[in-house]
Amino acid sequence: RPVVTRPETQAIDMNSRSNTLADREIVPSDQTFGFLGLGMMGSTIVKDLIYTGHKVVVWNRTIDKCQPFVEAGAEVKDTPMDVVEAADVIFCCVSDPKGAKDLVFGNCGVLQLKDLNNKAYVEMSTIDPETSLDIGEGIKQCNGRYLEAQIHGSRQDAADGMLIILAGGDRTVFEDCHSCFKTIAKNTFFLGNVGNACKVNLILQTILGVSMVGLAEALALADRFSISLKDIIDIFDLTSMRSPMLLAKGKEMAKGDFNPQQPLSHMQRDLRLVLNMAENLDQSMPVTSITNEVFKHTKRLGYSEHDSSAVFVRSRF
Ligand code: NA7
Repeated sequence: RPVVTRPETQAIDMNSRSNTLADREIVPSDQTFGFLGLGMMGSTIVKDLIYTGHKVVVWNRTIDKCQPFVEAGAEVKDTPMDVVEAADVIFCCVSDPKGAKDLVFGNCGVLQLKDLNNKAYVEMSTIDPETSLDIGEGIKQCNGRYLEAQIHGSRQDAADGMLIILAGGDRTVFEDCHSCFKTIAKNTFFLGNVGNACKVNLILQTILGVSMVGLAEALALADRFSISLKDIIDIFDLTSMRSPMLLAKGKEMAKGDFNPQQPLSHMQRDLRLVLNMAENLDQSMPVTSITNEVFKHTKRLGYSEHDSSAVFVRSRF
């Protein structure tokens, strides 16, 4: 098995600004915003919230990641519970449904505060509708308000303030987050009840995952014929099939540059969540099942932390 080098994790650059953000007129809410999870997405979002004048309190499991934010003016707390105590609206942005639930129901978690009156909790981690309903129920039982705000887009989209927010749950929370959403997103949708936004997000991820595996297989076949991948991509660009995402992914595949915009492990997690949803409905999704297997295998080859486009490596075998 070839040795796979892990992609380099780049330190957050607190001074970089997207032009998009400078063009938006953002009047920051005077509420205090808590933020749990300073991964690639979380840290990019928090950086922009601070830049646009929001008052932010942060926590991350690996405490070192908080340091640049302290220097930029954010307050750091020791536990998720402490963040909830200090903030009016609390965002959570961690890897998966298990992490999202741990932060709410776990030791020193959000619900340890017991009374969440006047607090709002916003789940940004990609989760399935059932997890979201459980979290929402827990928050409501403690008198808090809950919104799922699924973020659709890559790490670069987050850096450019070009995410799409898909929200469901308490509309008053959606409104309270207006200036934050305007900072990080180009479009924001309120989709009704808790669970709806998670469903829409996972449906979009299904389209993305299946398309990417199709692209990888087609390019791998071209490669076997020794046809230039650049030629294929240039011609593809002229067809009615062209899409900015597939073009970008095709170029990454051709270059073998799998710097993570959307990590492969996240793509596979999303497909697993999609298939669980489909299983509960007896909905047949054979192509998605195979797509999931392809991503799972690529993970086993050592490409978990690379971009999803690394699925091309497996297709070339
Ligand atoms: P990253 O860069 O992989 O970061 C993941 C973050 O989640 C990071 O802050 C982790 O803390 C945190 N994490 C993961 N599991 C846990 C648990 N169990 N408890 C507490 N914290 C946890 O992901 P992204 O920032 O790109 O994406 C985050 C979400 O946004 C994801 O759901 C995407 O689909 C959308 P660590 O720093 O490792 O201590």
